[in-house]
Amino acid sequence: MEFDVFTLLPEVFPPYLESSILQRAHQRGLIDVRIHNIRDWASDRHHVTDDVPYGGGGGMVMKPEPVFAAVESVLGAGPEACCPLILLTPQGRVFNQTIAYELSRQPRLALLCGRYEGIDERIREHLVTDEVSIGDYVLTGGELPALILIDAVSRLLPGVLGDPDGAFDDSHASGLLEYPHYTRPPEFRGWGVPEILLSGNHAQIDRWRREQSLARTQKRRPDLLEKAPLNEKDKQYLEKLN
Ligand code: 6GU
Repeated sequence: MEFDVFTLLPEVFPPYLESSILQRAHQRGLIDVRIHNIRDWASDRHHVTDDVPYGGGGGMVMKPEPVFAAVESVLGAGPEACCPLILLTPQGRVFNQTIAYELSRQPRLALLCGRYEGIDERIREHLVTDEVSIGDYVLTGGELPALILIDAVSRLLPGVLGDPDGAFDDSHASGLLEYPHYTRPPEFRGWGVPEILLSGNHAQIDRWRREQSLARTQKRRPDLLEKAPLNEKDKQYLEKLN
């Protein structure tokens, strides 16, 4: 999958992209993330990319010309022709695992990172095709959200995670939180591991894990239970908990 990222802070991307799983995914040819510095497309002598807002008020606004020039030179004129162009902004639809799956079906995605207090509305109206937020809090820019989106989408691509089951058991993949994990030693500082996990009975282990997921989700994120696909056995177990 190909990503084109448009940003005023290109230097923040490589350290994360060149670590661990995403680096391996790149080496295997599964993802290619290209970072484009919007400032390179500012045509004036000082490469200015922001300006004061019309109507006054505080803060600076990202100018339209360098952003349109950058995006059109990399994607071609008219983003529909190429791929979605997603603006990372706290005003976007809130990112979640369903959106990550949806985006992972695209062969190519372009991401525009907002900076300053805002971006000229004409960028939103005439260039961007989608707007995504990563939650209800405010960051200084869209760079961390872009990395989060790239990470969440990339790990869903076939071959990116080593495990063939990949992302199947993840928290949120089933609409529930994940069950608790244990590894060796069987006793640590006097704290044991649930007997069932040492039993080798896989049907019982699967049932235990499912129940742990259900109980945990009910306790911590009851909002998720309302939308999660539950079977009769799940519902009976939850009844019993109440
Ligand atoms: Cl996508 N951008 C910024 N600046 N702040 C955010 C955000 C995005 N998502 C949550 N907060």
